[in-house]
Amino acid sequence: MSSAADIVTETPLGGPTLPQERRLVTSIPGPRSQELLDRKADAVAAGVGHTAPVHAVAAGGGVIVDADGNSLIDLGSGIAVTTIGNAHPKVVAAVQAQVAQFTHTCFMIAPYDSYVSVAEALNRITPGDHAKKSALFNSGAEAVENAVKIARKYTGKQAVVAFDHGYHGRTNLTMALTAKAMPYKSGFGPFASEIYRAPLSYPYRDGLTGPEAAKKAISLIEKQVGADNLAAVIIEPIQGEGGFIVPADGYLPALVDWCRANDVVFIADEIQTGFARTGEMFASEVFGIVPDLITTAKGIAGGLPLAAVTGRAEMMDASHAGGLGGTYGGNPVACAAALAAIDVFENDGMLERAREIETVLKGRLQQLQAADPRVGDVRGHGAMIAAEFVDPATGEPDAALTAAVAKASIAQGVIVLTCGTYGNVIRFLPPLSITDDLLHEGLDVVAAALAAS
Ligand code: PLZ
Repeated sequence: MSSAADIVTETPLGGPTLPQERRLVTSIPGPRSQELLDRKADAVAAGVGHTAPVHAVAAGGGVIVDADGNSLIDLGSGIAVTTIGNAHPKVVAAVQAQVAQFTHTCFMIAPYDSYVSVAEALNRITPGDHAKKSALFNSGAEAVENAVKIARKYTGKQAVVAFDHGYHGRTNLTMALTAKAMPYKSGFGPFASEIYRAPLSYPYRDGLTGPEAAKKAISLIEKQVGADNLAAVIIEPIQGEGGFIVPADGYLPALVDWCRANDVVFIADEIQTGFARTGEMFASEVFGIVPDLITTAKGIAGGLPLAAVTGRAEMMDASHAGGLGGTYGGNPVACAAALAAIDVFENDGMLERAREIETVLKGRLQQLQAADPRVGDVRGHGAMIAAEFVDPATGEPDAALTAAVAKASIAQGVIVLTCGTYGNVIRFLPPLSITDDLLHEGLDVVAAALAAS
């Protein structure tokens, strides 16, 4: 058995030189992982959960290596963050150079180049050729909070519409925007006011066309909120935590058109869908829409914490100086990482790789669906694909089956994540650096877990 120390020495630059294999040398969790889990239980707040009971010591390509020497296939990318691969060499080099130069000045005290360069890059690569500006923050939730601030200041209106199954974060305003009570909201109220919820397009469950679903949402918004009161509509172009729900064709364009006609800011929350994940740089492009504001985070910086709001210059400039910011927003180390990551997204074939992964994932999952009626739906774009599990007799969501399949897969060395309002979706978010062989092996393990459940 190789020790953790061996593994780390083998990989001075981080992940990509790790052996790309599933290797189980103990049960999961092994003794060293168990030791850490015991310490976690004693030292870390109980509200902070974990999916895989492993003590990670290295990660890269398509694997996460634990302290016992197990190598697990990573089909989650730390929730769509390490899209270009963990510890990507270009990110590692950029971070090392920046961290030796300076770690922080506070951009609001003494500005620096990398923040401005990230803003320029985001203004260039986000959808639409209108004049754009950006502001940088630390987390997805913080970006969403700021997008709402900007929309309110620009329109002089207060109400915000979010959607069924939506997820936007865990801070107070973003909890209000998030749909699901457990585990995100229960007991944590009261929530921010002037937040309203509209019906989503969920083709597998609502049976509506995109225009029909949009009409339903717009009618509710007009009757229950009123365009005169409405600052913004915020929506994930493909919902993430809510179940990888892909709206029917025509739904998003109809919402955008209505917003334009009614002086309402359309905010696309691309925190999970952004940066090549869907086979386009941004999921808005999958649906041919141009958002007014777009929130990004996760994949933006190859694993370092960074988030952004990018949008129409006149909206982004609506705030008085000093109205937007934060001590750490656009930290120079995170910005250096983002510039390296964006270079990889643009120049190293990431969109093509995401589309190849879509072909493999959809092909395999559709085979499973054809053979097993418990797989009710297979959907998604690029390397953001999901299977929804149901009771074939009733079509009702089967959360117990979903949890059992995910748990058994992890025990066999394949990290998969679940999601969905009803907890009955397994989502596949592999790093684009995964090999086809590992991807197939991961799917073999999931298929075996399903057969045995
Ligand atoms: N908007 C669309 O997906 C984060 C959250 C996991 P933060 N999703 C993963 C969890 O259980 O906390 C997310 C998202 C969308 C906003 C966010 C929030 O991003 O960086 O976690 O604040």
